[in-house]
Amino acid sequence: MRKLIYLLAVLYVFVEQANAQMTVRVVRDSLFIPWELVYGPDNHIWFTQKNGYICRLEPTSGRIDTLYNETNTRIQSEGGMLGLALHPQFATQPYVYVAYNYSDASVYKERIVRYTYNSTLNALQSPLILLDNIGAANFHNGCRLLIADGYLYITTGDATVTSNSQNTGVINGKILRIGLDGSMPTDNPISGSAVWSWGHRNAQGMVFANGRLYESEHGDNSDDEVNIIEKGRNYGWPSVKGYCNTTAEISFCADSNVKEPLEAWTPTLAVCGIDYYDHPMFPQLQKSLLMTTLKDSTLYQLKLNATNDDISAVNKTSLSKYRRLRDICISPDGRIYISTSNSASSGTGSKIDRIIELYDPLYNSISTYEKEALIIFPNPVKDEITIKLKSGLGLVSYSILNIYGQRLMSGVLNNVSNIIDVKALPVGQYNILVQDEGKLNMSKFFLKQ
Ligand SMILES: [Ca+2]
Ligand SMILES: [Ca+2]
Repeated sequence: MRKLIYLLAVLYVFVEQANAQMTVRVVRDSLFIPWELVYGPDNHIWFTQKNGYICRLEPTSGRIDTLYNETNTRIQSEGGMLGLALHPQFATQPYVYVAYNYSDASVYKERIVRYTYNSTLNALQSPLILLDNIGAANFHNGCRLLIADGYLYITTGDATVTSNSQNTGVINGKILRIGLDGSMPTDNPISGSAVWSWGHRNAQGMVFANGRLYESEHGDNSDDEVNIIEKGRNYGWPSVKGYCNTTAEISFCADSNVKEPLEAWTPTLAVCGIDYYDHPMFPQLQKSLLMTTLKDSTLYQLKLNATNDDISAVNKTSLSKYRRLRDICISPDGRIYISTSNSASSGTGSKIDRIIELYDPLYNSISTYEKEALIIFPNPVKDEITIKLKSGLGLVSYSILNIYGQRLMSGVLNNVSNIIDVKALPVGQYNILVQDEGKLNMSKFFLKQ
């Protein structure tokens, strides 16, 4: 597979725009490094800015609500306010998880805090520290957040102390896993420890898809990586860079349960946020990881193989006009949102960052029936949901997506009234898409109880 990957790397196809239909629209400008973007169940983009602001963006109008100003945030080079995640049952448990750096008696640190969203006030309240005293430095602070399988995953950087990463007694240079209430899971690999995997340098992207946790990570002078994260595995840093392919690395990898990356890049790209795409708006991007890059100013498509455990092709979409690309999120209707990272990292200069949207303007324009043609009930639903359609339609299919846009169920609708068993869905908010021959027509949210 390595040879295949190498061959594919040599054969990279550079495409100015992925295809003629991909259009870029600036949703909002004058921002300060939107560090993490999350598409919420309320059809807003929830995001952090590195100077401590937690915000919500309505993507059609570009309207921004400032939900919280975390005045404890201290910017230092790469440090500041970083990752964000929303509770998967946000409708009933409106928790927002955020990572930020702060100064404690002149010692630079990092913490994970949970806020509660008050929809009446449209603001965050009641900060609760879930994990504190994570080592921080001017560089290598992680700190991407992701909720998957009911746990909060946290990337921590080595904070420029390279020996941290192989020391399982410290929480830097790791991927951590804690409960959504801050509790310590009983099935982590090291009893009483939040450490889930180690040997990381500075992971900047995470996404859960296909039952796997994918991660992107900055190398030093070589070997930016994309990995699949597994419980209790060693990812090599600083003893191994990229693949296990030097004599010393081969020996270390054999002795230390090292898992090699799916892909490694030299020269480095400064790989950053990743997300999973499987929407018919851009068929050429389906079943792929999409990855932003800072230095390379390019959106990478990492097409997954049939078993989702390797990369079968890499394609690039240059967004050099927008310069450094920090993070990405995808809406349930297939639109891709990307944030830039061009403001002076000190926070003292002008705010010049943007959130842009990649979409196909023709995709939604073909609509064969009216919005009222879709009725779903009951809502909230516990066991079975009924989908009623206008009569006289052709072959119509449906997909049920979670709030991260991952398709959990799909099928064909044959009748005017269709009953779908949703008992197996976890409690939470979902989006049901009803499509006619691959063209999105309608979507509605529902709550599973
Ligand atoms: Ca590695
Ligand atoms: Ca190597």
